[in-house]
Amino acid sequence: MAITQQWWKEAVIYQIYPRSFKDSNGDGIGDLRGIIEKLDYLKSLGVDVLWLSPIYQSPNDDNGYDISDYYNIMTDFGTMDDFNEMLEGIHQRGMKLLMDLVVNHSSDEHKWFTESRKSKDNPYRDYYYWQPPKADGSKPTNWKSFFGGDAWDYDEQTGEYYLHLFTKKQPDLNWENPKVRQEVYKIIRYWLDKGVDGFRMDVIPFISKRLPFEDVDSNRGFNDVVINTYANGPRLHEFLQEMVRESINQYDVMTVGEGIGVTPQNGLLYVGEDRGELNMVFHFEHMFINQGKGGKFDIVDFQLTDLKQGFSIWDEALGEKGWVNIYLDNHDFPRMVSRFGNDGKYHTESAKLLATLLLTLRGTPCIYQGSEIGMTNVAFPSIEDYRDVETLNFYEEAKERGEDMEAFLKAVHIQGRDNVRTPVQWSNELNAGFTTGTPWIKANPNYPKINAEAVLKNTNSIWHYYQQMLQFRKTHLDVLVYGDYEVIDEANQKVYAYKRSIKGKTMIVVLNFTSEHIAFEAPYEVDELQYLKGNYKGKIEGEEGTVLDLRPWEARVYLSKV
Ligand code: ISL
Ligand code: CA
Repeated sequence: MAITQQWWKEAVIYQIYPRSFKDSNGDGIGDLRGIIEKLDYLKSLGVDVLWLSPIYQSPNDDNGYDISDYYNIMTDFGTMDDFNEMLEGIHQRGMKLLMDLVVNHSSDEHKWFTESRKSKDNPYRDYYYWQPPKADGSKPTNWKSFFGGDAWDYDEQTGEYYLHLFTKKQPDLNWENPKVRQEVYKIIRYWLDKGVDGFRMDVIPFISKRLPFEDVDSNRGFNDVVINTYANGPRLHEFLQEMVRESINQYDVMTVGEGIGVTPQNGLLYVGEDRGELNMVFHFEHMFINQGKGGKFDIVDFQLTDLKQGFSIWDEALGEKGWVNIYLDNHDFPRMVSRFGNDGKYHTESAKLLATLLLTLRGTPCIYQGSEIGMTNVAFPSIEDYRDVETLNFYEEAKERGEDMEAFLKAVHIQGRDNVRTPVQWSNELNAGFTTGTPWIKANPNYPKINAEAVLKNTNSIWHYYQQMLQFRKTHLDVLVYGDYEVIDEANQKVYAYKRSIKGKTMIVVLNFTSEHIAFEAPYEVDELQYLKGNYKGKIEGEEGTVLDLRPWEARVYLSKV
């Protein structure tokens, strides 16, 4: 079977975290009018689709991933008129809009939940998972929440526990209840009728639960629990197919599932083109490579081969039958240049190298806001500067266990989600030009050096490299979107190299992931390779035979002449 052509395979997504993108009215919080201000900026960068993290009404326990009203815009972000204007502005510029659909759980302040908790016979009771205490009075199961503590919370009012895989203000919706499913399809149709172009679906593999609820073996690692207990429940694919049939299918739109718990073994069940479920998933293979058994803040070393493998096993597993999204960071994981590159001496080179990787692998790329200007992780000196509920909850737990809090803060500097949530650095003015007021979270103090104004002025900057690479990708859509992917010298711990090929056209991408000069043995003679693009200026001279003399963090893209 040949790979099918689809607009959403050819598109490049840009993720906006609205709270941190641009504040238009000086209240310190990014908003929709701030996005409107920057639409020309995004258009000139050359991206096709904007994905907005949730913009619905929310008490913001988890920055909008806890929704209290799916039909209205968060007051902090603006009004429905602002939304309409933004959508029109996006479409006028030939771009598309993806909304974030968060329907594994709602906010505990959603009317469904405030009703549900009132009494056991409330009509909304079965919108959520309620369980009585065990005979000995304890919690229904030993499940842990993603953000610390137990996944069950006791509610005095009716003497039962409710399930929340995330914070206790994010109760899990009961998809077994057909009314819940119809509510979700109605929400989807509402936004699609307004003209949005698709959805990114939050923790979608979790919507079907394994019932009755049972304890998990506490010796199992967290990832194992995610895959085999929280995700991939028995009715998952039935639910997804029903959802698509009753909503998505009636529109020409795209869907991306947040594929936490999806594995190369079951991936095709989600994105196989014959399945009628999702267009693609964000897989997590390369996101968890530095996490030990203890989870997020238990940081372990990783090697370049782990990163390669993450992409290779997925490409192999799906082949031409399904599709993935390619990303190196997002609003939940550290800045890619700090994590996979070098945010010191080779900041520019390594940011450009990662852009090359992101835009030449097989899959729909997603650029997280600020990557195009080379934004980095932040190391705030005090826990007071942090805002993320995950970081704050784990901090409290570590403190209670009497851990070394300085070490904990260091782990936060490496792994915390606020690394990617500091304001986008627009200029060297106060607060990085993000707001004229007090920002809800401080700007990264490196903004006088790293900011959009500076990179826009410098034609040799990271920003212009992104712009060129996006254009380059469009020029070579055939091979870069649809071509096969084959790793070269898989075991190499310093260089990530691969071929992309289609119908006799082959591109070779060579990426030096170190701060040293590396002699790389290519599977071609140097004069069989036509140099097309790279992150160093000037001619490459004096290379002979099959050895490429790569400079620190050098990225090259070649066309094979043979
Ligand atoms: O960020 C993580 C843990 O550090 C991830 O494991 C994350 O919890 C997981 O990817 C689910 O993320 C999504 O759902 C969460 C929300 O907080 C995240 O921002 C969102 O991307 C709950 O809605
Ligand atoms: Ca604002």
